[in-house]
Amino acid sequence: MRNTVPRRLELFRTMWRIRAFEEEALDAHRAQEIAGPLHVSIGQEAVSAGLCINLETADRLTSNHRGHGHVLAKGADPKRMLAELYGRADGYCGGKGGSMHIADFSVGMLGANGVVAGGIPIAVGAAQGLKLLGEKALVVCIFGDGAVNRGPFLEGFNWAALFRLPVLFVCEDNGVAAFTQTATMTAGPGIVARAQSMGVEGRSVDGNDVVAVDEAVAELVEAIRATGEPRFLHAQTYRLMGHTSTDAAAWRSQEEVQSARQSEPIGRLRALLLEEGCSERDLDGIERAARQEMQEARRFAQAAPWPLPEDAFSDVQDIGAEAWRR
Ligand SMILES: Cc1ncc(C[n+]2csc(CCOP(=O)(O)OP(=O)(O)O)c2C)c(N)n1
Repeated sequence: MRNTVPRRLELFRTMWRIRAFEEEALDAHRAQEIAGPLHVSIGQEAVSAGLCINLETADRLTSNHRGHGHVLAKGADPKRMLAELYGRADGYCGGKGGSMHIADFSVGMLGANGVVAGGIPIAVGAAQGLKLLGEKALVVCIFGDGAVNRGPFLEGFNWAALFRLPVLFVCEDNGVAAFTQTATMTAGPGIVARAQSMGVEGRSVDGNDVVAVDEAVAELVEAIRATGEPRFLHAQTYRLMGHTSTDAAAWRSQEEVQSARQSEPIGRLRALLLEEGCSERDLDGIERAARQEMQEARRFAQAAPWPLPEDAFSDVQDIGAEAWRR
């Protein structure tokens, strides 16, 4: 049942788990326990939560470089996710993939992806596979606004529309591609119109309103399950942090960020739940439980073993590996 307090509490819990995971990861990065930059999605949690609450485990998901929230909401284990960020053997890729390459096939998560728009052809291929195998599941493909100006967007949408594949394309539009305003480099009447020009029906939603995302996704998923055809969701949101964990985002004004904080999704849902009669105490308890869960996950990652040197070339694409071994 949609539009019920228990469902909204579930959305609230998911958003807090994502926020707490990323804040814990950022803290670990600052403490130099994690090497390499992290792309966090703080402020964008409503898209992951509103989306994944409508999916079955068998439904597949592809993600982009800013994928912690997508992966976690699809059901992955935060312990193994953080272990992956720490480069440890217990991580999802044995510590070799890092933050941008987490996959967990057991929950339908086919992979985050460091290549902008790289998840689109993977999702479309997976959907074609499901159709050929006669499986009922659908594929959700999440990408940023920067991806809509890359070739795989055109190729993927065209292919999915032409072969009538069960894909929900989701553009998580935070307005910037890394540091560039996407509007300044995107031609035409907009992203939804671009999808429609290839025969993929779509709509926009306020991506910081988790209830609206939940409703929009439910409708689109229902349409895909009924027709087997692709659909598109354009979710407008805001990234409260810089492009990576090492970017202080000095390129945008503090006023802009401060005003965006007023409409960040967790605070908005909290206000709604209080209006609906939930107590401060219960809502604080959800936040506290999420933080504790992620602190435990961090302890797990800190204690996890390093990968063995002799495993360096297993489970990796090994073109040229022979040369390195010598
Ligand atoms: C093919 C490719 N080109 C360039 C990059 C470098 N790069 C990493 S993230 C990014 C911006 C992507 O923008 P968007 O998809 O809107 O996501 P955002 O980081 O803004 O959330 C770029 C250009 C890349 N990873 N892959």
